[in-house]
Amino acid sequence: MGDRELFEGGDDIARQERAAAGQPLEPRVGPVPKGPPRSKPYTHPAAGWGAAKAVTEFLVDEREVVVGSLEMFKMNQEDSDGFDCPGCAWPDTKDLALDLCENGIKHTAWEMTGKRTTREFFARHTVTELSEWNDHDLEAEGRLTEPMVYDPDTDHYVPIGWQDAFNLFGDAVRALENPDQASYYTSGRLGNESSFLYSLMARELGTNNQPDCANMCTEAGSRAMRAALGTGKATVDLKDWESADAVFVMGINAASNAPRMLTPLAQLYRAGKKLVHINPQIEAGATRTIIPHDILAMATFRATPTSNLNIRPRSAGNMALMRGVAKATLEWAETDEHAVDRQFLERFTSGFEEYRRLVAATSWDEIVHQSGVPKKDILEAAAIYRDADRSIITWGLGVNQHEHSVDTIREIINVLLLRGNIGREGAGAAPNRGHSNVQGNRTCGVTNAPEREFLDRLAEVCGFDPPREKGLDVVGTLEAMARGDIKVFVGMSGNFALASPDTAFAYAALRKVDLTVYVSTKLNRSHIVHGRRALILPCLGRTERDVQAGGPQRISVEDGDSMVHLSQGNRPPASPHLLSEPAIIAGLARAALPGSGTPWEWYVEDYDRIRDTMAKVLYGFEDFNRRVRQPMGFRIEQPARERVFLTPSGRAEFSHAPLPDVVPRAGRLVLGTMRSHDQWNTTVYTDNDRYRGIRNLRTLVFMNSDDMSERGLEEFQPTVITAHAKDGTERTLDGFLAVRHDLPRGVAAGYMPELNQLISISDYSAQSDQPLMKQLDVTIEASIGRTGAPGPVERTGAGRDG
Ligand SMILES: Nc1nc2c(c(=O)[nH]1)N[C@H]1C(S)=C(S)[C@@H](COP(=O)(O)OP(=O)(O)OC[C@H]3O[C@@H](n4cnc5c(=O)[nH]c(N)nc54)[C@H](O)[C@@H]3O)O[C@H]1N2
Ligand SMILES: Nc1nc2c(c(=O)[nH]1)N[C@H]1C(S)=C(S)[C@@H](COP(=O)(O)OP(=O)(O)OC[C@H]3O[C@@H](n4cnc5c(=O)[nH]c(N)nc54)[C@H](O)[C@@H]3O)O[C@H]1N2
Ligand SMILES: [Mo]
Repeated sequence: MGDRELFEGGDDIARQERAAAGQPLEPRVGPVPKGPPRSKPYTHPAAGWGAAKAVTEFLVDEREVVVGSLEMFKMNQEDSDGFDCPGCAWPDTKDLALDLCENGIKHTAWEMTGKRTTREFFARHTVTELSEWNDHDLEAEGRLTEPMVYDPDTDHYVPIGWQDAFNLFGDAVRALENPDQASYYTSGRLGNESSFLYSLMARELGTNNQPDCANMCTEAGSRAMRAALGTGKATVDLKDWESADAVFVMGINAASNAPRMLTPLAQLYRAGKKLVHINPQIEAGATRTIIPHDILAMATFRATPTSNLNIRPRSAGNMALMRGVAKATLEWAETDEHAVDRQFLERFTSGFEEYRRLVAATSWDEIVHQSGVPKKDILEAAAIYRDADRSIITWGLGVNQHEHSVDTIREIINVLLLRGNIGREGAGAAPNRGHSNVQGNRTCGVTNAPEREFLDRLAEVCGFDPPREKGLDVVGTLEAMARGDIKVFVGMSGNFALASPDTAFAYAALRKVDLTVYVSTKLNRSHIVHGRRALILPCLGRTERDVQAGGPQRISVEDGDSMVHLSQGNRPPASPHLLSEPAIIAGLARAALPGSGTPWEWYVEDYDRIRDTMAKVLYGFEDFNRRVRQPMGFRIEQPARERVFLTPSGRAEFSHAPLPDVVPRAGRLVLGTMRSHDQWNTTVYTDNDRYRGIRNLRTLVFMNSDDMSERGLEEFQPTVITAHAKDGTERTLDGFLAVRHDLPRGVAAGYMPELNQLISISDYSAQSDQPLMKQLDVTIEASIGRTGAPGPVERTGAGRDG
């Protein structure tokens, strides 16, 4: 594939196609493209100077941010007056002078912007007008500065005092017929203290309706690991990463979404260890990298490979592939006593014999057919696994967001158990996390399905009777809203409207709510697609100073390795009217629960007081205030790491699930939605995706070249994508441009959140309740008779859509 033909306005073609097809013209998510779309394979190493250049361009573009601003370099540092990078959840290390990444810097700069969304801005624009703006442009207005309330008479957001805002919420909640008519969403940006207070408030109000972003992200892994090992979290820490002999990276675009993973990968490669990537695409992180803080490598452009083997399954072929690795391992074990760890199997596991029989009964033909991987490749991966003393398997959304993800992750654990790769140095299961504190949110109480022991301790320590019934998750909340059963919705960080599946359904559902309340740093779609009444409550960001009656405050977060550490902002707040998240939660709680015995205001004066209570309620948080002040904080012990398995049998449990049929029907493709390099979930910085060679285009669908030819599709030709939902309904999207990509046949891919329109609310996993964001059953055809074949198209408007 060489350089491809260029022509004007890819996004505009998609938009005109949709308009011509009579489809509602949702605004763009990304900015208006700066030039014609381009697709050219990326041939450079990941990270390194390419990343450095991108950072410089980004910072210069964002003008007001001083390049090299000191704050940037205080991120993720050991001295406790640095702040935790609000980006991903990769663990911090004390050895690196500059343990940052391109995307962490972009993410932080986005928060540190000098632009402000003021009351004058809201006075200038009606909400109807704003609803036509790009998502990018909404956020690009800068930081929110004061609380605002929606005025239906004028269709404007107008200023409201904090206490009046709290009272509006309090009155609405107290007027509910029952507490389950409210739902309290969280995205993984909240600190631990806020997560604790927020979930406490919801439970004191009487509901476990606590959907969170994990319901769309890592839920499957938590469920699988808890069932198999008695813990929902990684059994490895950073030291284990350094001493592994083999690492298997499944379904993660590491160069874009977990860039700091590239460093241990490159170091392992240099030490002669083995790296296997399992992904339908060969992503940039599965080729080679220049380690950004390795000055010599940077100066000499010395790239280090980050992969020994790339295995390319079909979409959702992960489980069959793992079954193949198990089958090879067990076949070798018949003659090689070291192929499996018999002692470990006998002492620590349950259900091995049954698993062995199941694997023997699964034929190689079925494994090859369902995984889409030739037997020779499976054996090559299995041999690396067999020959490594210590193996880590890490996985991301390419494993989590399918129908059978729980079974798949249990199969991953089965494979690890075979060779005793749990609870041992350099070995283990490493679910890759999304948001910086998505793990901590759950640890500290945010969940719609709390465990009994936790509720018992909460009841005892906090002196109230928490609800015991399971509450609503993301899909459940949307369905309840659509039925009119949710009257009050609170979005504590995040962008619920745009991140959710089934965009049209979600928007209609949200518009039925009586009161929507969002605690946010920037304006986003969720504020525009609002309830009958709506509040925007602006909060401090993680980079900002938080001073309360008891002095400057710090919050804590938990990374993907269960390390809990402090984070302290050091910048002046974006506006004098901002409150901290704990202060906002306390205000909301007091207004809704005037008689509450919880000392909300007293907690906010000094977050140590919140931590003292958390220490009494939460497992592993004993002596919280002292231990969190240790250099690097402390690690919440994972019993499975010590081979203590808190399962009913007291052992690690093998699972025995049959292989699902994941082969698409004739003429169908499996479409997966994913992130570009230049976005953070619903925040899209540019229309580029550097490592996939794309410029100026997001409304695209990546396809295998033969799949395109078979459908008569040319490069950049507009398509019609039809998604066939489980409930028999269909959703159609016109005008997304076909782009040739190195993908296996039958696999199609494109970007979230644009493609969320295609995900039916009924398309969620029966195992994890997660929307099937990587497994849409679609037909893709050439779009005909509208704007026609590719050619120059006149661009409409400048600057804004609409
Ligand atoms: N810069 C940046 N960093 C981020 C984020 C961001 O938006 N931007 N988001 C954060 C969040 S919340 C999360 S959850 C993580 C997400 O990080 P990732 O898990 O990397 O998420 P995706 O971008 O969805 O990409 C998923 C990968 O899965 C692969 N894949 C798709 N289907 C399959 C399959 O069936 N099998 C296998 N083996 N692979 C498959 C795709 O090819 C792609 O490489 O990143 C976090 N970090
Ligand atoms: N089709 C499809 N859909 C997906 C996915 C997919 O792979 N495919 N991925 C899913 C996944 S993994 C996730 S995690 C979700 C993400 O869903 P969310 O977490 O809900 O979405 P984000 O885009 O991360 O949220 C961005 C908003 O957070 C607010 N914000 C930023 N910083 C702060 C802060 O410090 N405090 C507060 N209070 N607010 C802040 C800003 O207002 C910003 O607009 O999306 C899910 N949706
Ligand atoms: Mo996520």
